Amino acid sequence: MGVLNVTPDSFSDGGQYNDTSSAIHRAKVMLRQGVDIIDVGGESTRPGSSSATASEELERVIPVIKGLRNLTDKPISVDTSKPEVMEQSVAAGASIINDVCALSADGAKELAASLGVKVCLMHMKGTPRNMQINPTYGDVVEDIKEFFEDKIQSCIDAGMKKNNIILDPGFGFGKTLEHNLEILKRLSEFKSLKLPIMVGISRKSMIGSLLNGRETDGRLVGSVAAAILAVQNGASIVRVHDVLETVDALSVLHSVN
Ligand code: 8Y4
Repeated sequence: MGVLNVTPDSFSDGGQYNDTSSAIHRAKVMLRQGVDIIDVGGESTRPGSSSATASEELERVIPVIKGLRNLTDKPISVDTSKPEVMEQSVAAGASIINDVCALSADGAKELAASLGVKVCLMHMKGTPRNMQINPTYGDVVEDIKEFFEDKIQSCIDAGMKKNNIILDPGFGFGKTLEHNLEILKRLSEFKSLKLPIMVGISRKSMIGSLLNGRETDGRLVGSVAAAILAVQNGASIVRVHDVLETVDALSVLHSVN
């Protein structure tokens, strides 16, 4: 899955792709590089960030989703937590909802059920504003598994099909470096839930920390290494900024497996 940020404060691309045509251009590059899914996001979900309004998000993502739909048959996912944005994005051609709040907004589960699309349920402890303030767990993997079990049940109760659910442990969302490493090491334990596992590690501070505080532009090799580890440990989808490099690395991995 390739990250397509359509936010004016985009952290990793310096706001270079914050209009529709540059976002489409960026998507064309990712398609040439072998991306399987394009994740379109109009709200910054980084620690401490403020949120966009629904109309701001719609203004950013809808033209991009419509443009992509005319360009490719590859699945388009929308990175949002707002039901209004989910609904209009699916109408515009998105077939996956990637919600870092795991459909916790009012009516989101019922809406996703009625839309009949796939949903990525991501674990987050706390909110984007407070999640990195001293997060604690009993056993981080067991706690996240319990969160998934509860969420899966409430989604099924709201009318969703179990096989439309994708699970994501949410690297960096209310986790210390030690928690993130433990999750990566034990990722295969989530396979017992019998649903596809997705991860987003690309360029995150976890990689920076492991590389002595390296800035985002120097995290490529570390991010690709983490992607390989995640897939080897059971991930079916990796959300990445660097498509060509990740596809190459995973091609080598898959040649051996
Ligand atoms: C540098 C680059 C530093 C990126 C931080 C970041 C995930 C996600 C995000 C994830 C799923 C991010 C929307 C945070 N992370 N969706 N979204 N899983 N499913 N930070 O891990 O990329 S945004």
